[in-house]
Amino acid sequence: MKNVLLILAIGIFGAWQIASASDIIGLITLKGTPPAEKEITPLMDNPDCAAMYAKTPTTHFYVVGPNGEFADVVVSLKGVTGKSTGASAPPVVLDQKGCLYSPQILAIQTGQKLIVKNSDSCVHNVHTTPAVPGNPESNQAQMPGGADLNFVYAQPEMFLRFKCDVHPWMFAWVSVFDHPYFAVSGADGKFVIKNVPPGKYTVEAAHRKLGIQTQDVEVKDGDVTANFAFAIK
Ligand SMILES: [Cu+2]
Repeated sequence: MKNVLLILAIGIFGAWQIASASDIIGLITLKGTPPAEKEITPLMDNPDCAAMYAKTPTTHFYVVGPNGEFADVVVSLKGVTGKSTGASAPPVVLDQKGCLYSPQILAIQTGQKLIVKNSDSCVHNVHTTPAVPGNPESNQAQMPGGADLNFVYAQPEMFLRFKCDVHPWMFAWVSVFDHPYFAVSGADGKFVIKNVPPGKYTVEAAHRKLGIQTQDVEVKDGDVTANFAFAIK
């Protein structure tokens, strides 16, 4: 009897785990040929920055793999609010390396610490220009080897801009959510939004140049797939 109860308990717990921890997974693709990336020629006019390159680096507006795998798409659940776990989430790091931000597209939660590093041997000036009231603008120089800068945002905002006033080609775009249900597609075009509770959702895929697509999904008792196809018109 004890064993039966134990098996029953494991069975119920197992089912509960599956039902309460579904992932939304997907592949994002880009159809068509995006505009050619531009060489960042002013970077090579700056001796500090040029010294780090053998060849002129380019913009990364459309990061696409050989089969259309589309990176840097911010995928999130729409209409979920007030569920931030940012205060206890590990910090996210934004680096300044080779006179570029790395990564250039990232996402955090409200209340989650964003650490900005300077890995270069030149000074950068981190200038944030949020558009949503409650997210403060900030403008701080960061010396080579200088202390990390910390940022925390209270309000959700898509593509909050980080720029460098010393190097006007340097941008990063930080999307802020007040819940943990988001991801940025990787070089393989894939994304995973983890541990989504059961329910009906609209999944939003946002690319900074190509706008927004949405898709309705229902999470019940297993992983759900939501693929998105962007196109160059
Ligand atoms: Cu800079």
